[in-house]
Amino acid sequence: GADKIVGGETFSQAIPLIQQLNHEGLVVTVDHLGEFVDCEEESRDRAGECIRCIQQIASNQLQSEVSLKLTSLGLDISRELVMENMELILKEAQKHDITVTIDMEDSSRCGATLDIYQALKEDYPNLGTVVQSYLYRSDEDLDRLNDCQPYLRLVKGAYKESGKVAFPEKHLVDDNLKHLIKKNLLNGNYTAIASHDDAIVDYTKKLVEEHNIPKDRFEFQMLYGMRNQMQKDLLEEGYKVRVYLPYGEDWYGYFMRRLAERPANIAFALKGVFSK
Ligand code: FMN
Repeated sequence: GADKIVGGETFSQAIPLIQQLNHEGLVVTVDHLGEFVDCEEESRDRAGECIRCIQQIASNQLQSEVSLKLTSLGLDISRELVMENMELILKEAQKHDITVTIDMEDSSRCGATLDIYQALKEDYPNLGTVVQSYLYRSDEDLDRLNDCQPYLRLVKGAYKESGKVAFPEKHLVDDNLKHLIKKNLLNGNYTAIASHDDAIVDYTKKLVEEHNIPKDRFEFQMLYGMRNQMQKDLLEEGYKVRVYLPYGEDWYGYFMRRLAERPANIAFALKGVFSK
């Protein structure tokens, strides 16, 4: 059932799994599912949940970061609210030296998300965000973000976007992801390469070798349960690999988004659900 696709309904339920993944050499980022919160009280509840999650990561000495979505913390309500919620979360994270990454949502929220990222990054260095290679704007975003020495997760992008803002052709999205990976690494910024695509992983391996970029300057990220053999191989080759582990009751939206992405994804995801 649903509990296999995600880490569990509550963070406590996900702890043994995270311990097991850490034991295998994988580091983790957990994401409490749920987005598009449209009431203030609910956004404050979400922030409280994030804070408890950070406290449990610390008290259980888990090797895990936290990923979150600004829409679940009030982005669509007011900037003040989302800043207030984020500052509470980031203060707790800073106390325990835990990194928080702001997931990137659809293109209509990209500008606001990056503005908030830059504003918070000054006071909270352990803060990352995501840049999506399907957006035309991303190359310039990388230039603009470079001043704050960003911790960036680079991805292709998961939302349905129009040709006005995003490359319609897959090969252009792939080429742009390679371009962004190279640019961010050569800018000297820590980079998470989040892709299950062999071509992207191979490109990164060649690039870092060619430019002598040490293995502690980047990491590979994949969804929990996908490309398990590739994860193992990368670990054996000495690379850092982080798995993205969703938990929470709102797994349905998560599942449907994966389904919308590409058939191969769902094939992997289904394997993770049914064949273990
Ligand atoms: N897509 C987004 O639009 N925003 C995100 O914040 C985001 N985070 C991701 C984190 C991880 C660890 C992974 C593996 C993917 C993430 N994605 C995100 C999804 C990618 O954009 C992409 O849709 C998916 O990985 C399929 O492409 P692939 O063949 O390169 O793996």
